[in-house]
Amino acid sequence: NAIGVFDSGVGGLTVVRALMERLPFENIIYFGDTARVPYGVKSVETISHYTREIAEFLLQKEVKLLIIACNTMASVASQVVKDLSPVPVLDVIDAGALGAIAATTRRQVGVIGTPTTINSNAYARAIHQYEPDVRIFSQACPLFVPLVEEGWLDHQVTRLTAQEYLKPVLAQDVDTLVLGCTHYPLLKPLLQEVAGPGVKLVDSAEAMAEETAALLGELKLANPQRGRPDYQFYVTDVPLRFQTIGERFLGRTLSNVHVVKW
Ligand code: DGN
Repeated sequence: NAIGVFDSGVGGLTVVRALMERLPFENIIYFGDTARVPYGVKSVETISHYTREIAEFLLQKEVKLLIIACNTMASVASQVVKDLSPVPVLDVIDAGALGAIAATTRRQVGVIGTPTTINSNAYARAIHQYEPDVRIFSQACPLFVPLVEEGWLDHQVTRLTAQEYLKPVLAQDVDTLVLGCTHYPLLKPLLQEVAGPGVKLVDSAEAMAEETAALLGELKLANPQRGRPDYQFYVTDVPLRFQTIGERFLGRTLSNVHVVKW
């Protein structure tokens, strides 16, 4: 059986990429709701409703594990998925929170994400659930998503934007910075440069791949076959530049794309 991964659009492909690298024998089914993205501006009721539909779609494909790869869905609707799923559910926020706790040395953690993710305070809640005395400084970075989709990964505009966004967080002397959005792993080199060598970046996609590997081992759910895995991608629309942007996130050719009409 495959691992089911879902996101509001193409961003979750950074999580798929990390899973492919960390777990090269696992089959993966990805669902990206490209027709209804962005979720970040929608109500909790609507996001919960969409999240339920996607989870049910993937469960029909008999996935062995569900991964909520979207920070926005994870921040407001992860309980919805946990309540309906007969298989284990992991989400990027929990993974990122655990990654931050493992990385921090002085318990001063910065979190960046979309406005919905930051406003939901989900990272702070997740981190404090494990370590109540970690100090958290968060910053919404709404311009990063379009800059990444534009492909400006090493561009002066992006560098200036990052300097501006990170200024207040860096002024708090954080030792760790959580990249709390599916798009941000692509900005890692630039963000590391802006944050400086003293700040550890936690890539929630990599943290998720680690957590998934640990869970598959623990539950003895790893694919016993050592062959070439099967990857299938379901989307609700094929928007302009989908292939180019998708491949940038995935880091390889994107094939087996199916369009689901709801
Ligand atoms: N996938 C979303 C996230 O991780 O927050 C970013 C894309 C969006 O919905 N704006």
